[in-house]
Amino acid sequence: MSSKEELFSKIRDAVVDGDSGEVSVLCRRVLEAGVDPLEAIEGALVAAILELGDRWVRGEAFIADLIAAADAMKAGLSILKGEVVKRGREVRHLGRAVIGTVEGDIHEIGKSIVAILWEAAGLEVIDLGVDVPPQRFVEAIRQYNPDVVGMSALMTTTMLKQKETIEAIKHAGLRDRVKIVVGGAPTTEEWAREIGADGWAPDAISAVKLVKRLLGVEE
Ligand code: B1M
Repeated sequence: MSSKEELFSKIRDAVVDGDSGEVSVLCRRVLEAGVDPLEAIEGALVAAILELGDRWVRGEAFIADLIAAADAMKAGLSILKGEVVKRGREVRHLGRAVIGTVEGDIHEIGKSIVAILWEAAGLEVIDLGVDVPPQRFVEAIRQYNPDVVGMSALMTTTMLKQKETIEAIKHAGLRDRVKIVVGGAPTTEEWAREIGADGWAPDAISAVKLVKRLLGVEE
């Protein structure tokens, strides 16, 4: 096994064990070794949480394990983030984005990865966090005047909140001021069209391409 694969395998184990300290140490090693931090996010951090999620579905892990693993993953993300942004940083300022996970939903990892990559692509990103009510998105549009609003939803129940939030934005008379992008595992392009979003992306890298297209920026 190459040292990169060994490192990724150790990170996966440490995430699954919920060992934030070890994940932090190993992620620093990723940076020292000059390994692509995005590759580490996908091949180690995300891979580990999905593996643990599968174990949980099979009844081989508990919610508490998932929570600890997600915290360990966040510790790793915070270390890798700076380098992802540095490597991806484009000279031009693309615009401003507000992003959040919709009300009733506390899944934050996918949303945070999209936020990091948007920042790396040159957007100023205001992250509203998780469990964000429709009215908070409306207030954030008034407060920050963003070009893009991003909404993440990880559950079939909470994806309905994306629709509700778009309706609240329309009701507030702000719909024409922003491009709205939705995403998250249960969502689809068809869903995005149905609820009147401007775009949908299946993953964080596509979310960058989408925003560039919506803002009329050439790749
Ligand atoms: Co939860 N959970 N969870 N969970 N959890 C899922 C989502 C689930 C699919 C697991 C399962 O049953 N197989 C299921 C939802 C079922 C459904 O509705 N269809 C589920 C459930 C049921 C629940 C609870 C209800 C469990 C319970 O309490 N009984 C509960 C809900 C709590 C709530 O939100 N109110 C719950 C809780 C949790 C934890 C807290 C333990 C933890 C989250 C911790 C945290 O985030 N801090 C957790 C986790 C970790 C998961 C799984 C295992 C992994 C999610 C994840 O982080 N994926 C998940 C199973 C799975 O997804 N296989 C599951 C990695 C991440 C990088 O991917 O978020 O999909 P993802 O993001 C991707 C793309 O979707 C896209 O780009 C990202 C990067 O490429 N994307 C966007 C995401 N947002 C985007 C926005 C965009 C564009 C693209 O534009 C704005």
